[in-house]
Amino acid sequence: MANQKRALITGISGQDGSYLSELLLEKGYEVHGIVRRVAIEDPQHRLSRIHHLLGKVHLHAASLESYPSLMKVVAAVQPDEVYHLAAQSYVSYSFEDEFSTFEVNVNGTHYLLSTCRDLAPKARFYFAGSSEMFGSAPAPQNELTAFRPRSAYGISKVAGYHLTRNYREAYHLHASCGMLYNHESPRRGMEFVTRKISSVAAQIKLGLATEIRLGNPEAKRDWGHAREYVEGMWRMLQQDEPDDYVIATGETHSVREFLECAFGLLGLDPYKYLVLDERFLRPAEVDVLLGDTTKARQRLGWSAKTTFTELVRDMVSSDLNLYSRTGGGEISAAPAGRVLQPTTGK
Ligand code: G4F
Repeated sequence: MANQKRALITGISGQDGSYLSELLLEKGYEVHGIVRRVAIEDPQHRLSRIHHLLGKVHLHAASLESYPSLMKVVAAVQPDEVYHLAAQSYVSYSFEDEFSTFEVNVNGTHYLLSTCRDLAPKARFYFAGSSEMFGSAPAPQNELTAFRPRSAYGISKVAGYHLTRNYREAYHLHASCGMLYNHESPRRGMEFVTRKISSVAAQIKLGLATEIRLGNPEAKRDWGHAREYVEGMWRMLQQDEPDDYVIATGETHSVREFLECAFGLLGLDPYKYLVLDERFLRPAEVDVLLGDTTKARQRLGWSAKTTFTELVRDMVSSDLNLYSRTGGGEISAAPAGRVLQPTTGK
């Protein structure tokens, strides 16, 4: 196709990368994605979220730690739009290893921006910022709220945000930052609290688990559906001018509420199974995240549609199906009480 747009996605194999690929393919884009070499060699396990898209998207082996590998891909693809989603995205793990978090999230973002400036200066660039940048800032937070990050992860995303802005101002890149609040789905990794709850609730219902271990149940998050949030990313890159946007639902709920809703949908009393486990507490917690999406609504015409209960229902029913089919045998779910290793991409 003569005018077909070409998009390059880092983190294409993650939750957001998979939904974004679907959206861009629907819109007629040629979709390219960066994955690690090991993923190409083991697609069954490492590319499960984009299995259905293999053959439709073009995959390239590269890593955010390797500047030359990124240069090779950007030079070959010559993208019109770059969506930089890959990251060490697990907040808890960033307390265990600040160094690899900064290496991937700060240097990796810097390498990619520098590569785009030198090899694809007309490409529009999206940086996956995060509500973790706001940390302990009072709620609700918007684009003008001062950042008060509470983890190495949050700090790394603040650095990525400033890098993105600086490339916009200094080198005139069309570079935008989405400050996305927590966004979940049945494709969410097991290490995040929502999927941990939906998957363990389903397992308890089916007699495959007997307890759920959680850290702080009082933390409040603004949880939306990931499928809708990738539309916000795309809309940012369709604007004449690059800018920064909060993407959220404008509602906040505690982990406890998520737990009660998920178990309630299955007719279970969560308090018969809940074990509070201090191994899941963080050295510094972000207590309340709540986004003010006025700017995204007015400028992008974007707003969240899926309600909290609909989101929980989608995740719980998907996990119930999954565990009913497999009996848990083929699923590498988070065993209660074990801290999982990090993944890249959400
Ligand atoms: O699900 P979480 O691990 O997500 P968190 O830390 O809010 O980060 C996610 O959202 C960010 C956007 O705000 C992204 F940037 C980031 O990459 C990631 O996608 O934890 C949510 C809350 C926390 O307050 C945590 O302390 O749940 C609390 N929690 C309580 N028990 C737990 C647990 N979190 C996890 N992962 N596991 C628990 O057992």
